[in-house]
Amino acid sequence: MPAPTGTKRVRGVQAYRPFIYGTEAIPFDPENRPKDAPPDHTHKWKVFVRGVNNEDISYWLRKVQFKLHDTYANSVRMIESPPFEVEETGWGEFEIAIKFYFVPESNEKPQQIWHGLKLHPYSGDIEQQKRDRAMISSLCYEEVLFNEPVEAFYKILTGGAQAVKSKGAKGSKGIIKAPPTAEIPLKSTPGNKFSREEESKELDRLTEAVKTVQKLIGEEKDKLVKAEAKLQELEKTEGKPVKKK
Ligand code: SLL
Repeated sequence: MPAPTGTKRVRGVQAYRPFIYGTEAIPFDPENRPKDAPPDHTHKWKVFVRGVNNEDISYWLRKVQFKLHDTYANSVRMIESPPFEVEETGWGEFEIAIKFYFVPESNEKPQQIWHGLKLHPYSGDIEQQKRDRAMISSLCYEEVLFNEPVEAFYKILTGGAQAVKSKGAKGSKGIIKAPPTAEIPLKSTPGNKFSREEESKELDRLTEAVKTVQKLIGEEKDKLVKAEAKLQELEKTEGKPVKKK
């Protein structure tokens, strides 16, 4: 029996789309606290999902649900159009559940990821960042993989069909409308470090790290060989050690 319209899959095809998710937080300036913030709140923060280099992703991502800590009023926030983000204030760190709802043409089930909200410095010069009241960002690069997408969705993903209309995505809030692609930028820019350039630097760093580890292993093996030789020498003169029960 032929598959019903809209559910026929493109066999043998896997399509992926990159995206960025994460949090940014900044401590309140004690002289200039937001007037509406509760007295125990210490930070302003934001959680978001967006395209690499802020490219529009609403042609495949329909809406995003952010599930905050239960201490927040209306802790489940559904964001129906880009930018997919929630801005809040608070005092504590917690895990945020981020649920992706794909465009209806995709026929895909929602998918959930988790991200830890970071309010406090966690790498680099921690004391300096505290003094500067620096913005604390925790960003991740990820790719969503559509295995054997349905035909209509495959057309959307590859630009073979007019990308689905997205309310509010028309260049608003710096979102860049670009042809649908899985490509990330070739070069890094001040606002975006997720690029082929950075990827290749990371590969170089990994190659160097592997070399360092291999060198260390070599050195440890040499030490072991020397220690074993010494042990054999000692056994010749002193006899084998007697094992205590
Ligand atoms: C914990 N990490 O595991 C903590 C919870 C809760 C964060 C952190 C403010 C909510 C409100 C807020 O920052 N909640 O508006 O009261 O127990």
